[in-house]
Amino acid sequence: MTGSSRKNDDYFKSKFRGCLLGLAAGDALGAPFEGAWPTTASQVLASAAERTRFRYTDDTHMAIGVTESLIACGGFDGHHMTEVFIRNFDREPWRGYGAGPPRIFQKIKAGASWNEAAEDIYPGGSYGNGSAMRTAPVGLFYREDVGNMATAARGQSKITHTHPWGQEGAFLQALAVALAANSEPLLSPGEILARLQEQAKEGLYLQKLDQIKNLLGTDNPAEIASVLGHGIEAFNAVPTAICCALRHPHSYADAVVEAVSLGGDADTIACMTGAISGAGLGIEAIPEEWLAKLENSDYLEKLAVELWEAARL
Ligand code: F2R
Ligand code: MG
Ligand code: MG
Repeated sequence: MTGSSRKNDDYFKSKFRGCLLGLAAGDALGAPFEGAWPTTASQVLASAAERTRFRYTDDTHMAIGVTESLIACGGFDGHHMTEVFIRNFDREPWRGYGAGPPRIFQKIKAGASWNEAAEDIYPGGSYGNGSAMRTAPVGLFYREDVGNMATAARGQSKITHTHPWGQEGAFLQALAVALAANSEPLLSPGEILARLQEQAKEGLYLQKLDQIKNLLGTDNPAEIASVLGHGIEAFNAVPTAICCALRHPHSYADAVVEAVSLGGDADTIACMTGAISGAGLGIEAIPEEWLAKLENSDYLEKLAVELWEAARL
């Protein structure tokens, strides 16, 4: 390996590690605040400091499943990924899963087809944020191929979230991760927004991406939640997560702390913010004391390196 390819290798490994550990640390940081009222950055930091262990939730657990399947199959395979989701859920059903996925897994175990079971779980399918919160590894794996990324991000969504708003959230979150991971030097927040707007199809998301521009410079974070939303729906959580990451292009900690401080679906918004920010800034940007407390961090590190190697083939 030449000096420059070694540098390239280390550079991207840091980004893959930053993304997977960044999403897990954001999820864990936000978990005690899920469903809470907005709070202050200092309260979020105090909560982090007083905890001895950072325990992650379903967000990270499902992102692990996506990663395991991408590595095992060398790309997206919906049938295999469904089996991994069900296996992982059966091992750790207490991770705080949304209402829909366990019902879908049950239907599949009872004989329903993996690519049909989610269609009627809600009218039009689910537009919850559950397929966006786990999609970051798809963005890493297909980071140089937007067409296959869209197919895989939407495909992994359809296992549990078939609604067009659920699928679009999963695609845009994957694309935000890819844009952050790919760039050296880092793309500016304005460039990332423009690329997302080029690829978005759903009007609801286009409108919110446009609103992010006006929120990048606000000194009142509460405005983010009131304009974009901070709820469990993908069309609320995904734009807000992207906004928090873009507002703090040089600080992973500032981005995820702000995401948690907004309240609402705090673990999931911080998970998605952490995935984008970690992919952009690399593992070195995540506070060491958070990584030291993070549950299962050795396994996440191993997956990140294996995903990088699988993506390179
Ligand atoms: N489940 C939770 N948090 C609740 C409690 C956790 C607690 N800590 C504990 O364990 O005790 N968080 C996780 O769930 C969210 C992701 O959910 P997902 O996977 O999207 O679920 P679902 O059921 O598909 O959708 C969520 C809700 O969205 C509404 N909804 C979706 N589609 C709809 C439609 N077509 N029409 C109307 N409503 C729709 C429903 O209210 C769904 O229940 C993350 O926050 C994760 O952290
Ligand atoms: Mg969760
Ligand atoms: Mg959540």
